[in-house]
Amino acid sequence: MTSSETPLTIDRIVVVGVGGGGCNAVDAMAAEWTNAPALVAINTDAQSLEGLQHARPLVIGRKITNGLGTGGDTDVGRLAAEDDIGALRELFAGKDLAFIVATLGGGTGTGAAPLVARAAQEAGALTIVFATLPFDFEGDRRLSQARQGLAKLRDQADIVVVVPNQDLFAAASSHLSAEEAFRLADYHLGMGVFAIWKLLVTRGVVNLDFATLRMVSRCSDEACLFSYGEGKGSDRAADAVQTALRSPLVGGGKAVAEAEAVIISILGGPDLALREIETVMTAVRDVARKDSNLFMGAAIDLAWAGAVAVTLVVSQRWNADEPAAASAPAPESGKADLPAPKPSSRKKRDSALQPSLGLDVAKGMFKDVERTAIDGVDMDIPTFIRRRVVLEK
Ligand SMILES: Nc1nc2c(ncn2[C@@H]2O[C@H](COP(=O)(O)OP(=O)(O)OP(=O)(O)O)[C@@H](O)[C@H]2O)c(=O)[nH]1
Ligand SMILES: [Mg+2]
Repeated sequence: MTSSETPLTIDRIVVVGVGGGGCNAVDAMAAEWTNAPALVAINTDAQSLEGLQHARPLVIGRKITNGLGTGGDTDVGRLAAEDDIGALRELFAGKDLAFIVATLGGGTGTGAAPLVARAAQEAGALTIVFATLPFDFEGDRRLSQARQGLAKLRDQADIVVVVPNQDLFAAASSHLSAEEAFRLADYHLGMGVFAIWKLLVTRGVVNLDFATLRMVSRCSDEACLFSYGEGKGSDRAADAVQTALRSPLVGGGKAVAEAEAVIISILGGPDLALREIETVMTAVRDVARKDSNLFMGAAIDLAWAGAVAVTLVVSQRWNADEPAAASAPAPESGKADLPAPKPSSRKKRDSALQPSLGLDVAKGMFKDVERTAIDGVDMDIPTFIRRRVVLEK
């Protein structure tokens, strides 16, 4: 059932990995998540699928590769997907949202992922691709193959989020082994996907609804970047947002500063305080352009008690004339009637922040959030209300 409170149910979401790396990443997600959406691992290499613990395996192109990999040949990857297009279409039937995780550079992920994305789109699912680019140490050939695949993916998906492994590596310890670096990439991919589906299926303290996500997908026409940060302890919100903002994945903050739209996902436990949401938003606003469209969602997950995670999805271009109709409730069908994208006008406009559906406007506070009192002062009451500041219209 879809309603404005729970706009999307878990059974209408599917997360698929394509190729060896994509499958490993999705399998790692399955190990971490409870009440997760369907997780499927698609590969030409049957043997590598046997090694997975959690994700449902789907071998493609068995007639072409005999259950072996493609040997790095993207044409074979593409043909494998074409040959099993029926099984791919079946996978996405009845789904409203599809995440596709493709680690680009090899033959299967790079060659097959665009067809997998097209099958998802044709089934009517909003299709979000997380695509990694190879590490520098993997060589130029793999990188150029990956870039060609990325260009094709952009034509077949609603949102493409690019994760250059090398940038991810720059944020981590230089002592990481290659194996550890891939597990780190898996973790980031998992958090990127998690940050979005969790917000959509959980009744958030601030909802990011499906209609908004569709609109973002229609209005942002280039590949997006994403970054992630988490924090614990008294400065957890500030630490999480600063890690995300300074991440090499967003050029150390440059991409956020230049972005025309940013989705901000905040995950916390039941102890997430309103002032922490404010901390995150203020930090993003301080970096972002004044006319940037900011879409925020905050969700509570028991597993995040004591910690805060911030994920940013950053879009450089925004092509709608009207500011976001972000308060539109998600329609039953999941297909929103939203403004059509227009050629880039790059018009200046005020920051369009998604209205907070979980906000009790009369009291100026969020529902279901534990109060934060310092010296007897309720810090969850916005400063301008506590100090009785009159806002000018
Ligand atoms: N996140 C992650 N990335 C990986 C992993 N293994 C490889 N990669 C990355 O994914 C890229 C493509 O490798 P694979 O996914 O193994 O290739 P494939 O799509 O299976 O293609 P073929 O084996 O050539 O058919 C590599 O260049 C690496 O950058 C992994 O376990 N996790
Ligand atoms: Mg492989």
